[in-house]
Amino acid sequence: MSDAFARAAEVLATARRVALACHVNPDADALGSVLGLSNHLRERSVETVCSFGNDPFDLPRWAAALPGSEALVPPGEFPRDPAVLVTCDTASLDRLGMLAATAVRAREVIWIDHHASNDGLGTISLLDPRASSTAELVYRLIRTMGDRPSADVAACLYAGLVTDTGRFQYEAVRPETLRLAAELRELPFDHARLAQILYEDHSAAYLRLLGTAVQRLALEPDADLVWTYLTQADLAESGVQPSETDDLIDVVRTAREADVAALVKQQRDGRFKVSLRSRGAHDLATVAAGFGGGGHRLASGYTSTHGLAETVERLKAALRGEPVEP
Ligand SMILES: [Mn+2]
Repeated sequence: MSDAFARAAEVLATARRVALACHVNPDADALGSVLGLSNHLRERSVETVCSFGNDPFDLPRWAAALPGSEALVPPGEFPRDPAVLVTCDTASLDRLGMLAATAVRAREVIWIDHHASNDGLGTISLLDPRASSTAELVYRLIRTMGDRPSADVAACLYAGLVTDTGRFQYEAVRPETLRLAAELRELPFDHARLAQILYEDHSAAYLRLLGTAVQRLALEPDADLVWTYLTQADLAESGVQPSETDDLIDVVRTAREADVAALVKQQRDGRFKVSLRSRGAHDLATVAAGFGGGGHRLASGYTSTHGLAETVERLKAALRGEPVEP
């Protein structure tokens, strides 16, 4: 593993231009890792370009608060066959969306990830399922390069760290995680403002939509499940961007009556995206993998091609331990 970090550091130290990508519908760990490393490389006079495979290319509102976000370009403007490509927080090739073909063509691919379901992609694989976040691995890589993060790099990595640990509450938080947070906080960036943009920047329209979702909450005691859903019509009526509803699962999961919480959200193409969270009793990485998705033991997701009712029935069956076809 330290060998892979050394090789990655060497590739980045000699590269003139580096392309960086993360998974579609990026969260703050994905974008924070990409922009953190991009900022660091730019400080070393390496040219960088960053993207993710969404079309339309809508940036989450909080992205503007991450230093270096001007390095982001729509996937259509991303290099088609870069000499060096870095991917961050991406568990599988298809999670790159439109940029998956670029990853196949790139000469050197440094794959940085902490998802347990990742089985080691890229020509250099920096994979550690014990890491709290991909941002933590990017930090390790920067240290391997012999450097320390600047304030701009620290702000990006801190955004990844604070969100992927649920503000330092999930089980992946180790003493090293908190030491890393402390180390990043040594740098002069406005962490309180950053946390506010990440957590307390909802529109009133979103809060009303949250009310709709909470109103629909359904308990399924036989499957140890609490779930709710949002359709494209809900989003259209409320005028809320899909990316703004990413944290809605964090409200559903607080229901004490079930171990597993699910948010079933209809995508633009009509399919249903299922986000899963467990309080600890279920291995959701396995459940999601059974439906062609992936993630972590206590947080995972997948996309279902079935209708809403069928999607939920299949999920319930899987949680009861019954065999299900994807
Ligand atoms: Mn992550």
